[in-house]
Amino acid sequence: MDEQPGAGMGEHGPGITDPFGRITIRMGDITRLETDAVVNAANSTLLGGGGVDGMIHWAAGSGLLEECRAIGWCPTGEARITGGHDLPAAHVIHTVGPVYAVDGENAPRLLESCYLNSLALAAEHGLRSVAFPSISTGSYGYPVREACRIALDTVISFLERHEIPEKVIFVLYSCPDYEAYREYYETLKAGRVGTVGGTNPA
Ligand code: AR6
Repeated sequence: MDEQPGAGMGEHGPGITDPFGRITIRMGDITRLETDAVVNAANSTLLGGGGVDGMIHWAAGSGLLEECRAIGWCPTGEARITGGHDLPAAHVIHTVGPVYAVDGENAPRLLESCYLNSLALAAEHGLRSVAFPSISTGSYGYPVREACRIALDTVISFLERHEIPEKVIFVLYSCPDYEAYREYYETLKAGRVGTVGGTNPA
């Protein structure tokens, strides 16, 4: 997958480089990344849980739990930022994805909000590199092929309009998830057609 930020900017406006060149898709454990921020697929309590949330809290240590406790409740679709504590990443952006079976027809909009609000926080704090897991596609049951479309459409659309973050990394924990993201990324790159907000400008 592309590792280098895209060169050239003509079609995206001053200072904004090709969003496809700013996205990396890889397999791995997000707790090991030395990015400016890693995104956590949290629950509304922000007090930790299983999956990637449990791993982030375990790797970050008790300082993260204390900071999360002070923040309190985070509604579905919103995001909150903390320090990275013992993680290699400088910050954690906690976002609460929809529960596929419960949120029903609101699930796509809420998942889109998770990505948008996380990216907005990153931009607000000047964070240049942000790593996302596949939000909601574990315990929360969102089918990965549907979720990856929302993830990629939303991130690409944001990067088309913002210089920061410079780089977004999707970190997938299984081969099928990696393949789903990669396949949709390649389809978008070839056709430049999106599903969020209609057609992405070429
Ligand atoms: N690095 C990257 N991805 C990971 C990692 C990791 N270390 N560990 C798991 N994944 P989930 P959700 C993947 O269940 O569906 C928690 O209990 C995993 O394979 O972590 O949003 C929270 O407290 C899957 O593809 O998050 C909430 O209660 C993806 O991360 C609830 O689960 C998301 O799976 C949130 O559920």
